[in-house]
Amino acid sequence: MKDCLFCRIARGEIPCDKVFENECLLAFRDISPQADKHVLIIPKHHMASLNDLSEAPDALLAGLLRAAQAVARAEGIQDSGYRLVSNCGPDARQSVSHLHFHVLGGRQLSERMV
Ligand code: DGP
Repeated sequence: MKDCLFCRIARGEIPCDKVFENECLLAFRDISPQADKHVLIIPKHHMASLNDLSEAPDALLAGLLRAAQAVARAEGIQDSGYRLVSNCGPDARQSVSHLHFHVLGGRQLSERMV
């Protein structure tokens, strides 16, 4: 998608603080961190949200989850704990329409999910 913000980051047209990358995925620090560690993981291929997962290969889905664990380990929060979040749609306040997972940790997170 030509004008999608995260597609542009994935193509290297907009700089990011990269944490991890492979052929299919990119992980980079959130521009507006909500925790001491806040990393976004995106598929490089555009899909708007979790609602598009039925079109995605199983290997990509597994890769996204494995990348979250690898990021947590690399960020040193594997044992202290972390949260994996994907906002989907307006009620969840998804602000960028390119599927992404937030990896959040490095401090005790709120007890409440919402
Ligand atoms: P969400 O609200 O779940 O759609 O999260 C989108 C996140 O993307 C939000 O936490 C801020 C982050 N973000 C928005 N624009 C940029 C950007 O240009 N660079 C980076 N690194 N993060 C961004």
